Amino acid sequence: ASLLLIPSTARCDQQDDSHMEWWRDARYGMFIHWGLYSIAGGEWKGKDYGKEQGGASAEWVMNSAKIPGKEYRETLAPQFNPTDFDAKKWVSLAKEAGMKYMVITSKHHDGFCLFDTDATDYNVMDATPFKRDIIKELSDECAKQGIKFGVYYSQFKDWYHRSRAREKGTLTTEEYLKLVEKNLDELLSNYGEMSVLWFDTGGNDLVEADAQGARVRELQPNAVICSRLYSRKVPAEKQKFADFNSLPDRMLPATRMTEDSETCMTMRHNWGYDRTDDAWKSEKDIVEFLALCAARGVNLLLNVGPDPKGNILPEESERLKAAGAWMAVNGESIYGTTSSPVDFDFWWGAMTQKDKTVYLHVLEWKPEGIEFNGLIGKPVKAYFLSDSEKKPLTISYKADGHVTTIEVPEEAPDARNTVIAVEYADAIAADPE
Ligand code: H79
Repeated sequence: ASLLLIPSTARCDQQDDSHMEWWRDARYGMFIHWGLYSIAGGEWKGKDYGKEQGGASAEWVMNSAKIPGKEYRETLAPQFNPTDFDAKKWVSLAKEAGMKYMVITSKHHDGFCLFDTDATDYNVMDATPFKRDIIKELSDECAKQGIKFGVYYSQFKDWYHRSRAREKGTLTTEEYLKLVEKNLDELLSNYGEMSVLWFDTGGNDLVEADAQGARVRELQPNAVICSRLYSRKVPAEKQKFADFNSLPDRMLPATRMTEDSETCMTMRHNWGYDRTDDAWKSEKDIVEFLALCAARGVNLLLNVGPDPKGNILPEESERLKAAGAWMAVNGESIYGTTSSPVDFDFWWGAMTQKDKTVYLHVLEWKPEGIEFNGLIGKPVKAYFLSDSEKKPLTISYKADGHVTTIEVPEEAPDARNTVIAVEYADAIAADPE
């Protein structure tokens, strides 16, 4: 039988991938979409674009409502005055949620910069009454509270700077590349340790992408770089500076990933603040999705879209805190784990593993017992992870020992996700039968 501990492999060509260790252990981070589009909240001139095109265009409103760059800027930038913004609150929430890193939009497709930049005056310091460097306040606070900090940066020729009407803000491609270069240098130089560079929608050519990746490595050798630095058309082996594979938005892969991977996910349709969408995922959905991501060997970057005043919404913080309380008890089954030892799920849920322990994430309770196959040997002990005394649960066997059953009480200790730790004497191995 082969050992089914799947080693994580970095996509990049780094000989030494020790900069990936914290990221692999972290498993769970906070994504923040915030910018001028948050003021519009999916609506423009009385029309709700948040429900258009499959219901996902709050941060896309400039594109969806075909708003000229000048009008978008002149309408929204003077209104950007999020007096409730408090970096300490956001970072504390991420911590309480059990998240180990934070990635915020420093510039989205609308081209607006949430940081102090000399590359364009279309930024929070020069174009808004707020005049506070959001990236600075958050990076400082993350450093203080011990959370890894990173930025999302949309590097393609954004809607503001590429405006076809040759209006204010329009740049030639050459000028635009200079802006990106300058922006990156600033982000990589002025904010202390930059732990993640989350590029998006790489449509740029390979030479440009490689130059941008090389610059990140040069200025922040430990930063973890998102594969969206490159166009999806670039084969993985040519994505020289991509550290992890960013799965398509909101995708949970069907099978285990063999390279470092991350899924980004929203709690409703949009990424940016949406005034009207109430299709919230439940607390159980989140705890479940987190477990399934870990079972596939995938990090989860879960999004919040703060409101125009700078508040993370109560619906978001409630869910994050609830999932955080679950993590406080069950984090051992997520942090530092590798994917399931088997490439299938069970009727009750899925597994993660660490050393000689398998964690059964029981998403659907089966009072008749939690049954699994696929592993060799008999476990030495099973217990609820929420039980500080680790009181042993009864283990029984069927089918000549190929099927193991953990006997459980009638009621699920946690209806969202009850974790059962199953310890083995030897390294966990797959059963060829
Ligand atoms: O930042 C978030 C999205 O805005 C961004 N990536 C995540 C992390 C993103 N950029 N491009 N895309 C997502 C894919 C574009 C999908 C589209 Fe559509 C479908 C564009 C038009 C139709 C989504 C739905 C945006 C507008 C409507």
